[in-house]
Amino acid sequence: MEDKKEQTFIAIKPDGVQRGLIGEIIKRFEMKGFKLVAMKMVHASKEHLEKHYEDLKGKPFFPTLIKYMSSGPVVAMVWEGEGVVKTGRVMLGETNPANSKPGTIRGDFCINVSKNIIHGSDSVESAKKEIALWFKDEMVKYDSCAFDWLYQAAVPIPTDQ
Ligand code: IDP
Ligand code: MG
Repeated sequence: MEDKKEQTFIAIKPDGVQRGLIGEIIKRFEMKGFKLVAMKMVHASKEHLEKHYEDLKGKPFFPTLIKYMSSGPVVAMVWEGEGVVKTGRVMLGETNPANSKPGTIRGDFCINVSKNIIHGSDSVESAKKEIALWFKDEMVKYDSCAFDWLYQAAVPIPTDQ
């Protein structure tokens, strides 16, 4: 069975914040039906970002990436819902905005791979690691009133029609 409590780490990068796209990005995840369970604005240190991107340490663009990500505040969030890691990546688009379809966040709002406005975890495993790195005891527990309307048949389907 699918995990309705699956979580992903989403971050609006410094260019997304500066370009006034916070509301638009949050709106897309909200309207899809995913549940926001943590959010904060943070100007992350280089050391923190080096940990976040440790898998990319050997890449030629690594120093530029760390400089970009530490150039201003980001909006860090945790979103929850069935298949949120994979669906979140689909909603983001490809790493390179030039390859991202219209209708995706990167496809609609940015042009260049070095300024691609948003981060999203690429697997359930990396989501767990990233959430632990960015949020300590800051996760909020609450029930969403939309849960049954998203996941269950709220009204039984009549059999006599
Ligand atoms: P992802 O963000 O789609 O998961 P990754 O390959 O994990 O893509 O790369 C992390 C980030 O590094 C990208 O979102 C982008 O900001 C930056 N990046 C990736 N490839 C390049 C590149 O070729 N030039 C400059 N920046 C890059
Ligand atoms: Mg990645």
